[in-house]
Amino acid sequence: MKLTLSVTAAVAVLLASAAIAKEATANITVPKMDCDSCAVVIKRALTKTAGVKSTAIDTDKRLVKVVYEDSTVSEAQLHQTIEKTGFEVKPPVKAK
Ligand SMILES: [Cu+2]
Repeated sequence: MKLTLSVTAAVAVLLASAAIAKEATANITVPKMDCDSCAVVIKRALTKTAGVKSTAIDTDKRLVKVVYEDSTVSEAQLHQTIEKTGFEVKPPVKAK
């Protein structure tokens, strides 16, 4: 009985720690990203950023979709990463 309880507790701890490192998705508008070469520059910068899991870019909608580990990197940092490549993001960087 006691053993069963401690196993249950261990599983609960594992589940809790998995929940802390959760994935988040940011949809970032980059108004001046109008062609594939802009997209490549932005995608490359994001891919090199720790915590970024995947990046999808829609140049028609001027939209960058980033899936990231929110315990490693914040959306504001992703905005800054894009801005460092020379593109403004919309809305501007917000402090979190
Ligand atoms: Cu371009």
